[in-house]
Amino acid sequence: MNILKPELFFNNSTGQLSGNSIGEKTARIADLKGIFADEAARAALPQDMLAYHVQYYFPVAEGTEGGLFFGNTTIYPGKVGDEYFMTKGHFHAKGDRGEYYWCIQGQGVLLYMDRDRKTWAKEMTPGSLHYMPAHVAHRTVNVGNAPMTFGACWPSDAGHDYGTILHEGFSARLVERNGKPALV
Ligand code: S6P
Ligand code: ZN
Repeated sequence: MNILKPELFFNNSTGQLSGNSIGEKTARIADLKGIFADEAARAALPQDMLAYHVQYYFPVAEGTEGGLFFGNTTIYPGKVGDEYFMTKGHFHAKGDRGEYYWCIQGQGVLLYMDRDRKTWAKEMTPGSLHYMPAHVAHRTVNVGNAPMTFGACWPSDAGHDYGTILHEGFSARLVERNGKPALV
């Protein structure tokens, strides 16, 4: 019996995935309309500027019950007005599905918001591990001067509800005040 070679690699220092069947998606400034408070500042930036990049591995079809998805996200450093570059943020479409994040490089903040719009924030720093409970929206923010990368693992039937956040937002934002991140 042969011992098979792994077909998938995760680089522990950079978080990058390699191998067959790795998917990639990007979010450019043009894709983030309605996400930041200062729409004029967003519209004034180069629209093809990369805000974040995601690599993912889906070993089963999206929506399959019982599987797990794996990915990484790199948020580039930058601001729209005084608000740091961040992900769109989402609830899971199946709201009772949780998720893990872990920070690989850079300095970030994880924003959580429950269904009552109570928002709280956790520092993300290399090695920090974060559990997202069910029914809690999550958004990540790069508050440093270098790319911030984190890993993610979530159920294959979780799905994404982006609409709620796009229309209602989080009840707090991360902005730079006197050179430091502040939750307002
Ligand atoms: C998926 C997981 C991440 C995000 C990624 C981008 O459940 O939470 O892979 O998709 O960080 O964020 P967003 O909010 O644009 O999907
Ligand atoms: Zn998620």
